[in-house]
Amino acid sequence: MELGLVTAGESHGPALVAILTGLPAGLTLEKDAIDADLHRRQQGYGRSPRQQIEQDEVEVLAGLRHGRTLGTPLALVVRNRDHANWEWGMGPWPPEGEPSGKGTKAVTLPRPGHADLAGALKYGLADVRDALERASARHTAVLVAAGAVAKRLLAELGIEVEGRVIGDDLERRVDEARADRDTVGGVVEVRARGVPPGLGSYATKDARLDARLAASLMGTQAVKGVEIGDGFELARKRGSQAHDEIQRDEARGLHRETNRAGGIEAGVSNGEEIVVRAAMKPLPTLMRPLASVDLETGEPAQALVERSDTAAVEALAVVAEACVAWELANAAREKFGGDSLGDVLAAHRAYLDRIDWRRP
Ligand code: EPS
Repeated sequence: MELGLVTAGESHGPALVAILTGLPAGLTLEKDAIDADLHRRQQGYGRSPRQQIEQDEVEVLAGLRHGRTLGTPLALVVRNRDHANWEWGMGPWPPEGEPSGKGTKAVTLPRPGHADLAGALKYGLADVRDALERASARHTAVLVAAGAVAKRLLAELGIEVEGRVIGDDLERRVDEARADRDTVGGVVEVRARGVPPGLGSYATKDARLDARLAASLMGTQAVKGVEIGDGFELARKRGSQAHDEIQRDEARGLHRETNRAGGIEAGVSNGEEIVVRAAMKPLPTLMRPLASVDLETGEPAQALVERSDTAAVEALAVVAEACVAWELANAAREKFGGDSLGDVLAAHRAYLDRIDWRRP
C-alpha cells in the first residue's frame, strides 16, 4: 500500500486542493488539529500582509465520515480569501465586464530567483503571472494540511515529527533586511522520534528514505540545500569519527549513542531519531528590485515589485515538518500495509515484537 498526493491551486485563484490516496480506513482526523498546523504555517517573523487576509482552514469534500477516514480518496480544500480581490484577474473563465481588482495587467518584468523567466520561456507565456501563481509558496498551505493527516497516522505508530528554525538571530536579520527593503533565508531542521528501523529500502534509488526526504524538501519553494544527519560535515571527518557504533542493552535493545547518520543508513531508517535540515534562500521578491529585462520590449528594466514576505523561514519549518511526515507515513504504509487502521497497528506490533528495538 502506498500513499498518493496530488495537489492543484494557484496563489490567488479560488482555492488550493489536495487529493490523498492510500490512507487506511478508520483513522480519526480532527479539523482543529489540521487548522492549527495551517495557522502555525501562517505565523512567523517577517511574513507579508497577505497573511492578514488569509485565515487558512481545511474543508473536506470526500473520504471522511464523522471524522473517520473511509479508506477512499480524501479530498482537502484550503480557500484563498484573497481571491475576492482577484476575481477578474484570476477567474478560471474568461472574465466578463470591465477589468477590476488585481491581476488585470500582464506581468512582463521577471524577478531573478522566482519562476518568472523560466516559466514564461518554458510555457510560452505573455503574462508571467501564469507562471508565478502556481510556483508561489502559497501552495504549501495544502501540503501542510496533508502533512497534518500524515502526522495523525504516524501518531498511531508512536512517531512524532517536529520542525523548527535553527540559528537564533532570525528576528534581528529580518529587522535589518526589512529596513534595507531586502529579504533573508535561513535553515530549518525536522526531527522524527519513534521511527522504527526498516522504513525505506536500499533496493533501489527511489526507495531510499533519505532520497525521498531530500526530494520532498528540495521540491519545496526556496529550498536550495538539504542534509541528513551531519550531512556535509561528515565529508570532513574520518570514518572512525563519522559512524555510529552499535550497542545493546535490555532497556533499549539495539541502539546507538551517537546519531551522525541522522537516523538513516543505506536509505533505511535505523531506529534513531531522523534528523533532516533544509536551507532556504532569501525570497526573490525585493522591494528594491534587481536588474531584469522587460519581456515585452526586450529593454533593461527592474524586476516586478509586489507585496511579499521579508522571510518565511518559520513557515518553512512547518512545511518541512509536513513533508517529512508525509514521506514517513508513506514509508510506513509500504512497510505495514493494511486496509484498516487496525490492520496497520497489528502489523506494526508484530514487527516490533520481531526486532530487538524499543521506542525511545
Ligand atoms: C509568495 C508571495 C506572497 C506570499 C505567498 C508566497 O504572496 P502575495 O503575492 O499574495 O503577497 O504571501 O505566500 C502565501 C500567500 C502563503 O500563504 O504562504 C510567492 O511569491 O511565493
